[in-house]
Amino acid sequence: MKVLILGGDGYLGFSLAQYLKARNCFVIGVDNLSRRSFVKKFGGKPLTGDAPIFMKKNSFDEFYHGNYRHHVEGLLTLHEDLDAIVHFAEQPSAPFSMGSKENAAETIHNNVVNTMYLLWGMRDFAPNAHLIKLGTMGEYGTPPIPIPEGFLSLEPWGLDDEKLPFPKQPGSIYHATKVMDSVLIEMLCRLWGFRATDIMQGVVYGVALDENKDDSNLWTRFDYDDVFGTALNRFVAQSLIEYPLTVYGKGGQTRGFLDIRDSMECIWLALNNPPKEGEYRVFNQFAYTHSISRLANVVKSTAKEFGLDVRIKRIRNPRLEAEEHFYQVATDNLRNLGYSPRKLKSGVKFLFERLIGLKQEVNPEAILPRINWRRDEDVQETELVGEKKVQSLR
Ligand code: USQ
Repeated sequence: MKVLILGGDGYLGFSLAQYLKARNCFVIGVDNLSRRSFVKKFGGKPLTGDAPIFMKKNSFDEFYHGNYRHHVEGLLTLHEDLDAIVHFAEQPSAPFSMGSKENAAETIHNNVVNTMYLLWGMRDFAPNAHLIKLGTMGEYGTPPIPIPEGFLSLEPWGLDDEKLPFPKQPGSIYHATKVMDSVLIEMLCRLWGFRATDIMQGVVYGVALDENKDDSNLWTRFDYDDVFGTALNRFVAQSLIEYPLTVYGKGGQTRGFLDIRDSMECIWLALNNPPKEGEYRVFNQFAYTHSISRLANVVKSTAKEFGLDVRIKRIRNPRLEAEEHFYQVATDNLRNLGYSPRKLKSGVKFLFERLIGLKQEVNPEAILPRINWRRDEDVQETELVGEKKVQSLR
């Protein structure tokens, strides 16, 4: 199988290249390295996966450094026999997108406008390639009814064979860009006959695959800072330095979580079971749902097994989101293809085993949230609140 990965230097893209190479695929990568510069700009540094690109590109058969928007037509012409395009090349941080109007605009431009260039390139040069697009569970928000896989059944209206896209209610500019991408892709499957899998992925955790677990040079980037780190990875990094786990608000926020190894397996299932021409399908991709409080408790108890004494500290939520809510999500599509999810506890343990030796490298200054989503407090003020919190937490 010949696969083009957009965002090959990123958290998922670099792992996927290795996963696919281990399965004899021909893998082409493109990346403009913007994740590196965004993280740096906010003073962050990943715990792993920060090797120079000339080393990381060895995980690909071909690698192009640059914005895919400028390469896409050439690449699609060069590789006429491409089976799939996996699109990971997006600004992934909700806090970043809510930090300033410049960040919001950059997120929209990078995510939506560039995706449009990809779709136009596909129209002219690769209309049959299978597009696997990374969306997010956050597109749906937290509605008070069960979340299906992308579509609302119209059976109550007597239209048994009809369906419409399920209403979306994102909670950040970043999540909203994913909704906009989904609208474009669904429409172009109808208009231009594309075949696409839109992945509504939950929060991913982990750093290594089974294939590379003993070689830290091949682990993907592990960001744990307040802007680019995600909940579980952050809690594990915090545990390593026995820093109180930063549960935002009440901690009843419930999300779907999955191990990065599960994420790779799901994409492999999607690649091997492509949709038919003109089909737009949605996979809700995660293993299990957990509240943030439960997640913190699992990390705390696993940390104890590694001799780490960790407390949980609820802090003021810098985000605007429901802190207690209904959350019921269908995940049948991937399970029907054979996806068997890993349990949270074993995934967290696997992660601690990998990172325990790196605890001296975790920077406590990168933990507390600095970006406030509220309209009535500016970022400057929040940064000061953040500094005060450092003292009260330590
Ligand atoms: N949270 C805490 N403490 C922290 C960090 C986060 O309580 O230190 C809470 C947040 O308030 C939120 C939840 O954990 O309720 C998830 O936050 P997150 O930062 O782990 O994830 P999120 O911002 O939602 O976005 C991440 C990825 C994004 C992906 C998404 C999947 O950055 O690319 O699309 O997870 S989902 O959350 O299902 O939309």
